[in-house]
Amino acid sequence: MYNPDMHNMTAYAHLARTALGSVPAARAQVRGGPRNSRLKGVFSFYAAGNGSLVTAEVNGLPKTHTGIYAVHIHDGASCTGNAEDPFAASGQHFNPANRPHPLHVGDLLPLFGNDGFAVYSFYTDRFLPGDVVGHTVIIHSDPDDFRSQPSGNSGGKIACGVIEKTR
Ligand SMILES: [Cu+2]
Repeated sequence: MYNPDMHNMTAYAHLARTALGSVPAARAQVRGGPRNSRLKGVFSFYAAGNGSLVTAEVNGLPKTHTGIYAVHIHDGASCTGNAEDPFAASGQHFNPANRPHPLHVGDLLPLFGNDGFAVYSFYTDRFLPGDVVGHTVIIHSDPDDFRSQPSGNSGGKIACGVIEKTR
């Protein structure tokens, strides 16, 4: 674990730079549903320390009231669905330890859109890249309130991608 003292902050910064210089262990190409056909992006999962460095770059996010979009790893293995829910097969939040939201392993940081574009990077020790391979990344239409059960009142699913091992 990484304590927030200066020595470990330096070690963490080094770890993050090292991870970004490597090939990601897993990746998800996300695509928008029928109502968001221009929405696409990529999430990369780098092995780093006791966890993962997650980076994402997304284009074509729809205009919404906040321009903030919840992101979760869902436990389903496919992005198929139906007219009512285009990504129904993505299932529920990935939550192997049966914790409340927002303590699910699959609870990620939200994206902040900029005229439809978002990019970010963060570190989490909730999972190793291999733990989430075969599950799905879901982008939602609304912000995550990090409180409501079971999924933060995050609105509909607007994009989905299956997390795949890269090598
Ligand atoms: Cu979700």
